[in-house]
Amino acid sequence: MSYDHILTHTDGRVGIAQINRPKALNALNADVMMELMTALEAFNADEAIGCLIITGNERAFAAGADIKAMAEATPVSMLNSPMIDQWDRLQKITKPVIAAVSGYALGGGCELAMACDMIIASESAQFGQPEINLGVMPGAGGTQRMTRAVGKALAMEIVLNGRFLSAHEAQHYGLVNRVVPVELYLDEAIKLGQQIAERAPVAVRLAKEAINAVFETNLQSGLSLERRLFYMLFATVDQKEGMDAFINKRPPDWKGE
Ligand code: DAK
Repeated sequence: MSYDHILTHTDGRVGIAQINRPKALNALNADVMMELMTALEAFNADEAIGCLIITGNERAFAAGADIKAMAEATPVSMLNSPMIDQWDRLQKITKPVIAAVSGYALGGGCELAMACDMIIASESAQFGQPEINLGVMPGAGGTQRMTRAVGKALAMEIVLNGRFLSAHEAQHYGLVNRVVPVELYLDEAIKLGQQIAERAPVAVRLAKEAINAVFETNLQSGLSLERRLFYMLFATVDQKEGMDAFINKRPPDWKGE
C-alpha cells in the first residue's frame, strides 16, 4: 500500500512507519493519523513482523496536532473529527510499538510517543505539552500519561507552564528507555525491535497486555490477570519449545502458537 503522508519500510521482523510532513514539523492531521494507524494495523496483522516503530525525522517526531486544521474547530466538529477517532486505533495494536523520537515531540506528538510501549530518544529530543500556550490543554492523554510517567509536580509544570523536557530529563523520569546520539536513534530502536521480535510472539503479546493493565486496574486485579495470562501460556507450543530448548541447551524455534 502506498501512502502520501507517511513512509513505511521493514527491517527484518520490524515494521517502521515514518511520519513524513517535514515542512510542518510532522504536525498530525486526520490524513497523517489515518495513514499511520492503517500502516500500524497492517504490520500488526503481518506474521512476519514482530515489533513496530513509529518515527519522524531528526528535527521533529511530531510538533503536535495540526494547529491550522484545529483553529476554527468547535466542540461538535472536534467530537466528529476523523482525526480524533484515529487515536483509539493505536490502543488496539497487540504487538509492541516503539517510538523513535528525535527533535520535537510536542502536544499530540508527545502524546503519540507516550501512547507507544517504549521510547528511544535522540539527544536532541524535546518532550512537551505546550497546548496551554494555545489556550487549550492536552486532549490525547497528556495529562494522564505524563503524570503517570513523571509524577504530579513536574506534570503540572509541563502542562500548566509549557515546560519542555530534554531527552536526558525524560530518561531521568522514566518517560524514555534510553537516549542515544542523533545519528543512532532509529538504529537503536530497530535493534531493540529486532530483539523483541525474536522472542516468543504470544508471550510478548500477553506480557504487553499485562503491563498495560497496570494503568487500568488495581494491584490485586493486575496480579490476577497476570496469573491467568501466565497459566494460559502453558497451552502454547512455544512454552513447550522454550523450556525444551533450555533443557537441551539449544536455541528455541518459536512458532507463534
Ligand atoms: N501545527 C501546524 N503547523 C505547525 C505545527 C503544528 N503543531 N508546528 C509547527 N508547524 C509549522 C509552522 O507553522 C511552520 O510552518 P510555515 O510557517 O513554515 O508554513 C513550520 O511548521 C515550522 O515551524 P516554525 O517556523 O514554528 O519552527 P521553529 O523552529 O521556529 O519552532 C516549534 C518550532 C515546534 C517550537 C514551533 O513550531 C511550535 O511551537 N509549534 C507548535 C507546537 C504546539 O503548540 N504543539 C501543540 C499543538 S496542539 C486529541 C488529539 C491530539 C491533540 C488534542 C486532542 N484528541 C484525540 C482528542 C493534540 C493537540 C496538539 O498537539
